[in-house]
Amino acid sequence: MAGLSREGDTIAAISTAPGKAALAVVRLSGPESFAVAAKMVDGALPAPGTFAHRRIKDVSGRVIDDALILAFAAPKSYTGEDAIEFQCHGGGVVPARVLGVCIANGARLADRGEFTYRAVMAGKIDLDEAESILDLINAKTVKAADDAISGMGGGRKKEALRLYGMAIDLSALMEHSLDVDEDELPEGFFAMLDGKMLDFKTALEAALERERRSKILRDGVTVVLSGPPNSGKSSLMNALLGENRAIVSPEAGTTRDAVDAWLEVDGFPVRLIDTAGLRETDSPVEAEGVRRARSMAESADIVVNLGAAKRLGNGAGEGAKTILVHSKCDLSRGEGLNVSSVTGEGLDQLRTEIAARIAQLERPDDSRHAGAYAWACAEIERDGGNPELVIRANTMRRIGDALAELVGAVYSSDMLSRLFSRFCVGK
Ligand SMILES: Nc1nc2c(ncn2[C@@H]2O[C@H](COP(=O)(O)OP(=O)(O)OP(=O)(O)O)[C@@H](O)[C@H]2O)c(=O)[nH]1
Ligand SMILES: [Mg+2]
Repeated sequence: MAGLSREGDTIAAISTAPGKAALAVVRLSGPESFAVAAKMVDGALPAPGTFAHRRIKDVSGRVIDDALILAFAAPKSYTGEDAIEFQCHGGGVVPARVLGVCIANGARLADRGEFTYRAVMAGKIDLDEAESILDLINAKTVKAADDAISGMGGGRKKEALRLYGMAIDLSALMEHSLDVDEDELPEGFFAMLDGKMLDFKTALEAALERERRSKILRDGVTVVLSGPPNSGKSSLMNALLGENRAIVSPEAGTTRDAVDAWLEVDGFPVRLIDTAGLRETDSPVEAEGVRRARSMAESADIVVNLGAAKRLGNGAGEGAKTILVHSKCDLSRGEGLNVSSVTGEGLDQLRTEIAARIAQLERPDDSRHAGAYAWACAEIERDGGNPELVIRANTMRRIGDALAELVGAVYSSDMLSRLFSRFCVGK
């Protein structure tokens, strides 16, 4: 990430993907953006907040493209700095040339994520939003993109704020009941407290579940097709993908290298991996394929096993993550989910079964949010029902602190104002 000494630099980068394309975007951001761009265009720069068509020149004055130029004056830009965007022609040459001229005129090549880093530093977006933008760009399915958009719209933050609100309400109630005599408390006070505590825990668990789903939507899931040679793994891969991805042949031992492709199941990105058929073999090449197949099945989230478990050995056939499939069910039927890559029978059930396994996947989530929620759930499980109200109040205060940190609130003043406004303590 950008070092502090480099933050005043004017940076440039191609913001669109490389390759043959009608258009590409080259961005400039930083105090010298206008000065750099002025040296590159034929005619005047557009006024801030507007755009104009201009010819782009290299340092020798030669015209290298005809581009649309968008000008943004600080703080009204993505980064909060002066910025210029060139919408130039795409392809392998023009964007690189435009970028080269930016650099030749005094800009520096941007680091990874540096535009967004600057947007965060300028307070244009917060860290949650920056994370969500990254998730949106990386989204492999529509569902994953929708999830990221909701994060950008502050969905995740709103949820954290709501939980924080619940925590300090609870905390305030407990502190209050510690401050007054028990007979001053309204009837049913403790039942009400228990009810609110339960609501809070339920909400925390729901938030944790959403974090887990988001994580899986971001990362995707690996599904390995495993089984003896000729059991129809490669055929099943092709049938699930709806395209001829892997080589299929009646010869046993066709697949050696693992073949993978992305597939969408219930909106989740699934990396489907076809592997070599498991068997003892004298061929060193095939043996290496078998070794890789086993290790992939081991590290997979879900294994689709096309052979009876007993035939596989090494535990590859068993376990909660395994879906047992009886392939080629157009020829004969058997144990497990009956599937035929020829007739298509059972394919939908297999997708449903994969989706069901995804719903149960344990996926350690290292996000700040998931960490805080999981910790809070554990705290409540330990002390939430403690008969000593002081201990419960303490626990709630610590949870409130942790959630405050998550939402960036200042706990003490927030806590106090809530407490006072709610109870009109004023005595
Ligand atoms: N009738 C029928 N034949 C199938 C089906 N699936 C695969 N086959 C045939 O079974 C043979 C082996 O299929 P593959 O998909 O190559 O099997 P594999 O498990 O990938 O085999 P290896 O790569 O050698 O481990 C081919 O001749 C396929 O046409 C099916 O559902 N029904
Ligand atoms: Mg194969």
